[in-house]
Amino acid sequence: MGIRRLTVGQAIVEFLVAQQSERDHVTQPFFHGVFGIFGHGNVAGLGEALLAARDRIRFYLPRNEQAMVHTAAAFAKMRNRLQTCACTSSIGPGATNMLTAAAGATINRIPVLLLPGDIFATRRAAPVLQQLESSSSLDVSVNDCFKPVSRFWDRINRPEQLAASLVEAMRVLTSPAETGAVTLALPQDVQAEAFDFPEALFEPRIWQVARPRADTARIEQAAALLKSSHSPFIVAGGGVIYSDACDGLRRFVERTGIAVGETQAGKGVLPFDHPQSAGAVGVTGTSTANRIARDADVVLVIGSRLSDFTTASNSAFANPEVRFISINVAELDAYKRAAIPLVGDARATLEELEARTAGYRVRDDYARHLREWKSDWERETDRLFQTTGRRGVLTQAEVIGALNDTLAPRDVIVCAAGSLPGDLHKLWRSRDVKGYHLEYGYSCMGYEIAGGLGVKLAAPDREVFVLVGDGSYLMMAQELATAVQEGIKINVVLFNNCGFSSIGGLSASVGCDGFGTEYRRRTASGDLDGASVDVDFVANAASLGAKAITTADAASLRRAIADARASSDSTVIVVPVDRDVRVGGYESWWDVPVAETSTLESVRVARSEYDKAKRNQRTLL
Ligand SMILES: Cc1ncc(C[n+]2csc(CCOP(=O)(O)OP(=O)(O)O)c2C)c(N)n1
Ligand SMILES: [Mg+2]
Repeated sequence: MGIRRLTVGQAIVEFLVAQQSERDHVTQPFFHGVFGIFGHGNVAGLGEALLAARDRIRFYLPRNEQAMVHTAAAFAKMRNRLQTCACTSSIGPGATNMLTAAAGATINRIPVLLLPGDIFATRRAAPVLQQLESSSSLDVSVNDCFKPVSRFWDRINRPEQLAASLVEAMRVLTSPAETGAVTLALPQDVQAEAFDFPEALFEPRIWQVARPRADTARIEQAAALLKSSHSPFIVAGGGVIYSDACDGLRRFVERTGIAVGETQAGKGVLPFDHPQSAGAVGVTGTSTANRIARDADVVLVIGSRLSDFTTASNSAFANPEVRFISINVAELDAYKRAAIPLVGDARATLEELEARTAGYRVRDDYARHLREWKSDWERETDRLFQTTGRRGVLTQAEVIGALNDTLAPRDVIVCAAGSLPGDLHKLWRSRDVKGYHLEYGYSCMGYEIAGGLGVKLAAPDREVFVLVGDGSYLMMAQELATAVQEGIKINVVLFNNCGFSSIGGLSASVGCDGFGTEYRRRTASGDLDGASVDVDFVANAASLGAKAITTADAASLRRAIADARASSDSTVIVVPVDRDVRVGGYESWWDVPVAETSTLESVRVARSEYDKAKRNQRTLL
């Protein structure tokens, strides 16, 4: 057996270059590239290796470690988890900056490979700059924080450990059921150490992403239940998209007439005007989907982890007889809500379920309700797209309407936190399965611009529009500089409402008057006055190298969108929006506990409303 003498850093890079994924006879490199911010802990180890291999694997220099992991995750999501990027950091703060985005990737079930530098394995120089010391163990570093947010975690204290660890990392990254953040902590001395690695480690390796089938007896049981249903409903999650099951789902619902409600990750599985599309379901759902969910006697969940936003905190499914069937590649999800668990790939399992439900179709009155509720909803959307703000200021819904009108079907919108995700979930008229990119598993402020870069890298032939609130923008706008530097063109629409409108609304709903959610100036005496801090977002974006413009009315907004699309530069369009004109909820509820005792009358009123709503929450066992 041949050997190659390489440093640990070089061996990792050689290994990354050789990994491929394969599904449905399409084989592609698994790692598109590597993002990295260097410091001690990776500059000499992985840094040297990436320099030497720069013609074979692309290196990107971002501005913030959290952002680079968001970028990698967005890239992987856009590529249906069949490709991703690796991220390398220095030890200490560089590493822990990645934690937030690692949690986001794991929660969203998106593969990213994290390679944080770590303290000396030999410990001879300890404590090294940025080392966390413990009085109870010498085997602790800040990288231990990655354990709960990683689906696989290891620390390479000796070169001999590397091969097995890399192979395990790939197994988890390419497993649809287990994927998420994978962390290999790399002590800086070990990274630079040379070792005789077996040649076999660097040979091209193809990771087949399988389509496991669910148990046949259970599929038959599920088919019988579905065929007995008078009011069925499908909840479609991100798993439908990742498994490339949209066409199969469309054929199934066209034949059976069953309505489909979409989660945030599942939005776009059907075009918005498809007769069986009920639109968004749950807290941020449409009246169509939420009424059908309320009445459903059988709910077929496909590729969803049923978060509280989807189930309206377990109040959405009100039929006392409701039963669940769940198709999911992960057992954890398939068993939720006492469903008949169809543990398998969404596309393959749906095909088998379809074959066993031949002849089944919903009744005429169900079809009629769906038609009527759907056209009610389209009218409501049109109405919201025309709501005007006070003193001529645009409303968020108006801007969304203008964007929906102006963008081409294959353009992609990217969003994550604030009031935009809820409004978009309800109102956005999806026309392409990859046109709606929402990170709403972690709903992490700051994902938007960084994520937009990942989407654009993954789909260079599409125009990418990042929709971001002023709060999220101020948390993480710096990747605009990365976009300019790397020539990754994105368009950003910044909704400026001078603070946290979403949380302001939530705060008011729990009786707390929007406390602490508005950017206000402090006077000399220390009081807050009414005036908002006037951040010059145009100057801010321009300072990072982007084109930037403010638009105050619908006509100039439309022109700005068209100009941004046509330009080869990244543009930020700043749109002041009315902070207080919000899109309401539609026959749904979110469980946010209100203080049980308070000196404030507004809180006591909110609590009594809360107690009432709480009675509709069910424990589905
Ligand atoms: C990193 C992070 N911190 C805090 C939150 C909680 N949070 C959710 S939305 C929000 C405010 C967002 O403000 P902005 O981006 O301006 O959007 P708006 O609410 O005004 O629509 C906050 C603080 C979060 N989701 N992510
Ligand atoms: Mg805001």
